[in-house]
Amino acid sequence: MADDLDDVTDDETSESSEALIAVHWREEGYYPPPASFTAQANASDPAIREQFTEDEFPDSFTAYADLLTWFKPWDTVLDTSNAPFWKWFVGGELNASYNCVDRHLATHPNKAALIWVPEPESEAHQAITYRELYIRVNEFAAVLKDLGLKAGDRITFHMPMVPELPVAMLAAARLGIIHSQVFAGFSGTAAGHRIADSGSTVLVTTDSYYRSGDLLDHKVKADEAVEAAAKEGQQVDKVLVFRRYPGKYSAATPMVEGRDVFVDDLLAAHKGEIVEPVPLQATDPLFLMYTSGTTGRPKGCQHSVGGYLSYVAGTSKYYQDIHPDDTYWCMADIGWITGHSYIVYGPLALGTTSVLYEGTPNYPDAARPWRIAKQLGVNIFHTSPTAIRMLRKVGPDEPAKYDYHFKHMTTVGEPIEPEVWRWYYQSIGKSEAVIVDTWWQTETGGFLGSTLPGIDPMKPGSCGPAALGILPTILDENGDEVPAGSGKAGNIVIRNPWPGVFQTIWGQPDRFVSTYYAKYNKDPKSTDWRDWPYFAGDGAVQAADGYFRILGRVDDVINVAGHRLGTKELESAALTVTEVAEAAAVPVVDDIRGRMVEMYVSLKPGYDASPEVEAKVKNAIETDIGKIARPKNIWIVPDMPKTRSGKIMRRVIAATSNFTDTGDITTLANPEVVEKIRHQVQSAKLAKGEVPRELSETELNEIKSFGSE
Ligand code: 6R9
Repeated sequence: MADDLDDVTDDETSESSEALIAVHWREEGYYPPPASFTAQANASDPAIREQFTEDEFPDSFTAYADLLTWFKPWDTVLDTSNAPFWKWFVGGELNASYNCVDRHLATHPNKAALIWVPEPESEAHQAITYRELYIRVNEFAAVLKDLGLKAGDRITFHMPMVPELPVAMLAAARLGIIHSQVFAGFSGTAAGHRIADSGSTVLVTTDSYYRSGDLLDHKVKADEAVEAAAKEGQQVDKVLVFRRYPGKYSAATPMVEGRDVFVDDLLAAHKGEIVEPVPLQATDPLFLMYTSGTTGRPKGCQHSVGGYLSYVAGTSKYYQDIHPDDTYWCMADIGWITGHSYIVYGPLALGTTSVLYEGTPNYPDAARPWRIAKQLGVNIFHTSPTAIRMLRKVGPDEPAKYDYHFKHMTTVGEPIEPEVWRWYYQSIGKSEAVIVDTWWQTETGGFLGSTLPGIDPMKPGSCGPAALGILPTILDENGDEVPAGSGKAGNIVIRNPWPGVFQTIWGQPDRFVSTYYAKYNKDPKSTDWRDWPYFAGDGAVQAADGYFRILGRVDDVINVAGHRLGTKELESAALTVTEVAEAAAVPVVDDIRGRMVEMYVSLKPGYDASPEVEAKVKNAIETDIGKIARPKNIWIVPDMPKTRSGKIMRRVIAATSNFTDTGDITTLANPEVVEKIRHQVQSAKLAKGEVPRELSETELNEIKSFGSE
């Protein structure tokens, strides 16, 4: 059935224009959701959209808030008086920990809340019931309370995918302590910057964890983090160290006397202790999640207790289609927003069973996810295009060998190629599962664009229409609407606030306004939400059917395997190397990770290019940011292509790395350097076997405009 849907049904034409990127792409065919899925779906009647129209806004979103238990109801649904710092459910009081844990004890105390799958297959899975989760969250909350932490304080976690992480998050949330979880794959230094930015005095970490078969020493990063934070004037008083094997220390790095403590030792003193959940204002912060932007300093996106939790509960219900008996597995990492919203807060607020996997998807082989799915009876599966591409490359025939059945699958984090989408649908989904391609961001808390899985047909490569209650549109540089079906791309904006949107950038309110709201605001004094479109920073095109296709970032952020890396952050890391005079980071198209980073550096006078300098640059990036940012190549070039005002023309080197046309170089101060670099880079790439493939239209557009203002 699926195959005959692959036919080209229409060819969107477009005309080129100076202001707009023209997008030529094949219009894909539709895949209807299976009738059996629709019959059981939480949203199966298209009339649900009528409850979320612009006319119903903002009261429509009380349907999401009503999924939660409130200690005190709100007085005002949406307060816009301090635009664009929106306040949702003002006057309402609740607690996220209570909503994700306590309230389920009455109905299903012995149901698994979390099932943890350790990476080594020889180790037993750990099912943690809601009752057990309640006990563990309370005991850890008692530990935090004992340290003097209280509502409004910040705490940093640098934790891998172990159950102690959601326990710690829910314990902090219980007390109103604002948590900031840093992805474990980030370096100690990166964690240190985030500790300093958030003003945390306590770091929670673990001694070790498994990744691709190795038990990594993770405690060493805590030492680096504390040191990096101290350099920025932030002292960390306590480092709480969970042990991968309680009672046994599995890291080579020594504990620091007086500062570092084993959590299992502390917990012993709080056995069975109960800490009542603190009633918090809906508008109080729940957590910070750092993300990259165009300046070097990461942005601590602040999410609220009431608005955020309502939004992730609502979208988990209607878009993840979670029912009480489902076994739900989101293979993302809790260190990213996807894990916060759709491993921990959304699924647990709905009282579901959420699977947590410690390791890499292809360890020890490419069938691991399918064994886990079969063993646990997973029926909702959530992952990223990068993981799908990788599993397709290393084990295309593996899914068919395992008897598991998904009813629902998600892709998130980057655009998915229609061909990869079809493999996901046919091979992983066995042509029996619906797919939602959910477009959203760290800043947005939850989904903004997606099909409603029981109602809307799927279209490979498009996220679909707006999520319920979300009013997106595409604007050109002048703020004029780009009509659907015009075949032209522009900037996707959301015209209205929604409960999941972040409240501010921690400590940088002006940057919050200038980055996300200033672009299309005409009256900075206005308190009417209609005057404050949210600028997402993504290019998009809307087809005649209303479906959005997201093309990628319009700023100079590089999306590696679904994770945003700021060019400025990468470049400042390279500039810490003594020999380096200038650095520029550009994206290179990669068949597995979507994009990878390539670094161009030029050296100070008196220094010569050498493998040692290259290694130093690579190390600097790994140390400052983490292995995820490791460049595919580092090119030491004689000079960078620059404009007459001295600005590095990143699009020219991006074109060089991707073997595409460098475009107009007549405005360069040093056009002769372009050919030199091209020869150097491309002959080295060909010698390494990095043979270029033809880029798609969207890839070409991104490279062509990379780094342009
Ligand atoms: C959730 C998450 C956000 C950026 C976003 C966009 C890209 C996310 C996408 C997608 C195409 C999708 N992105 N989902 N692009 N289709 N379904 O990924 O948050 O890490 O903040 O990244 O990722 O460019 O702006 P975050």
